[in-house]
Amino acid sequence: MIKPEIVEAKQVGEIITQIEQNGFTIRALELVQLEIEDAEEFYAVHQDRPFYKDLCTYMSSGPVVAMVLEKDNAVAEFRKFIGATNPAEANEGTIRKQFGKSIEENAIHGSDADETALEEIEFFFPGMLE
Ligand code: RTP
Ligand code: MG
Repeated sequence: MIKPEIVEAKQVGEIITQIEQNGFTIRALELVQLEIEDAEEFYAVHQDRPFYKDLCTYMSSGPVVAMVLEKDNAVAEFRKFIGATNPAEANEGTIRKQFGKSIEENAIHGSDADETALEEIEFFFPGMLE
């Protein structure tokens, strides 16, 4: 998921170009405006963390680009490609290093496990996996 500040900055195309150049195949793509309740559901795993409220406000502040991407070992490969949560700690060349502004406004989200990827695909593209 490409996060709101990137849509606002018109950098979606640059990021999608890098996603494709790094061997990921786009299987689904949609521009989505999350309501705060949607963001709360999507990030429910973080509901007890101090940054949860800010995170949900931020993630519903403008449209995001949701994508289903395919590659061998996609979850791990994508997390390597996007870099560490905090852009300041992300490796050179990663998406978060190039485009992230802060630990919160870090440009992009990647599923953290195959199981969560399935849940997140169902969240954005209900019925796609049936
Ligand atoms: P994501 O879920 O978005 O792919 O990011 P992640 O696994 O690398 O990081 P996670 O721990 O799941 O955190 C989710 C998102 O919450 C924001 N965050 N803010 N202020 C803070 O300390 C803080 N920590 C995390 C970031 O937008 C992060 O991507
Ligand atoms: Mg996460």
